[in-house]
Amino acid sequence: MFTNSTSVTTIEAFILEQESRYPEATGELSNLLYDIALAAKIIAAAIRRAGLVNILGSIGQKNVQGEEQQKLDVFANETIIKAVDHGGRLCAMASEEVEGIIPIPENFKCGKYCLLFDPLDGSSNIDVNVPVGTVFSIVQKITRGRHGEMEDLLQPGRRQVAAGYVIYGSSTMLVYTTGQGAHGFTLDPSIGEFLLSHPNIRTPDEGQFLSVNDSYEQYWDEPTKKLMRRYRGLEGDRRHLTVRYVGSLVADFHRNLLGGGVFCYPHSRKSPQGKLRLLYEANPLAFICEQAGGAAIDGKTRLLDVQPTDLHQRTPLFMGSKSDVDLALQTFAHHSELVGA
Ligand code: FDP
Repeated sequence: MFTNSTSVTTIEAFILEQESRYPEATGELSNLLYDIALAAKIIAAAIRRAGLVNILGSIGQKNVQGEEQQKLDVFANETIIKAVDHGGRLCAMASEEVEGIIPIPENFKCGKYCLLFDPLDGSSNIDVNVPVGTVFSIVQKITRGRHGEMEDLLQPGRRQVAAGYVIYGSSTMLVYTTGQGAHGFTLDPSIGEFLLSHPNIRTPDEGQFLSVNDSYEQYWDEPTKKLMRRYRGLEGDRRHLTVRYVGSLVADFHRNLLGGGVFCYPHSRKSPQGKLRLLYEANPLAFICEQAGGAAIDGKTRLLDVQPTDLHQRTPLFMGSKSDVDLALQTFAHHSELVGA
């Protein structure tokens, strides 16, 4: 129904249409998603100006209007918090930028959802004009009190009720799921609206791309090295994958989601638990990946089944096209000595 040359669907209309399929829906989740989309537009506008920083004043200096320039990741963090904290939909938040729980201020109503997010992933790439992203995950509160507690935030990924990411690239795109497929929206900057551009994204069963930082090969265990040889067609009888690694998670994930491929950030002697964060990087992307027909594991276990124990815990990650992730599962199944497992 949504895309043909004569119809344009805004993200608001799409969210509303999805909500109408559930008569019991209160609209709270929809409103929360709008608020996140608004924050994404504000962050996108700031990122577009980032290249002008040398002209307009660098971080920590005053800009031409006499305002203090903020670091973009701090700005993104505050923008998201301000966009969502007062709507009465959330009871707690967690961010990559903040050590503990971010509470809802006392003067605002608390709701039934918790938001976990990475406000600006790959922010070191901004200086060199490489795409960066925002990643978010929403779970429902399980404790009884008014405010959300750590237990509410530490839920396995399969309990996510919604998740998404925004990629600030040559265009800004927001991709999200509420468990009814993964849908992508492109920001039309001339009207300031996210328009449905990629309904019901399906990732190919067999990928084209391998995304891994192989400068860490010296720290990998034998099964990981074997897996990479298999992906490259140096061992076994599979066709080889082509290597693409931006080093900006959302950019690597987004390319592989659309084109097919596997993103790997393995455990290693250097990073026994991998590098990426389970709750606000790996889980939301894993939810989207599964909704698009792909898979995500930590080496041995479906990622969405991992029980978190810490807000900022890291996880090894193998995520993308199903047959490529299956190969990782098979390769590691025969080895009990995974570093970090
Ligand atoms: P960054 O350190 O630049 O913020 O989550 C952090 C992240 O980037 C991901 O975006 C990226 O996929 C990964 O780290 C890159 O890590 P390596 O440099 O170790 O490959």
